[in-house]
Amino acid sequence: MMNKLSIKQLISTVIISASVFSVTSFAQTEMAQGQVTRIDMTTGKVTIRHGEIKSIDMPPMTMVFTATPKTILEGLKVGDKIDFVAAQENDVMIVKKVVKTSP
Ligand SMILES: [Cu+2]
Repeated sequence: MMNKLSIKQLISTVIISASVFSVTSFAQTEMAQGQVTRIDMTTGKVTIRHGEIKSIDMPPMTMVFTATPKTILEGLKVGDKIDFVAAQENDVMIVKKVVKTSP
């Protein structure tokens, strides 16, 4: 049977593991900055002029991303400045989160 001390140790171990995990997931979902230059709601493709994306080791450029899901493009328009999360999925560059930073 566990005494109070070992329960306390177990809880601190869980807390430490949880914070290490959240630091890792933060690194993987690092937001990149960009500006929307084209949107196709039908195909879910969005062209973004983006700055450096450290999470996927990409220099600044203008390129097409596939929005996953494409509903994240709702409310966006050409010219909007955004923070976004990019990822590579089966050789396709996807954007999985978009936050508008200017109207
Ligand atoms: Cu790029």
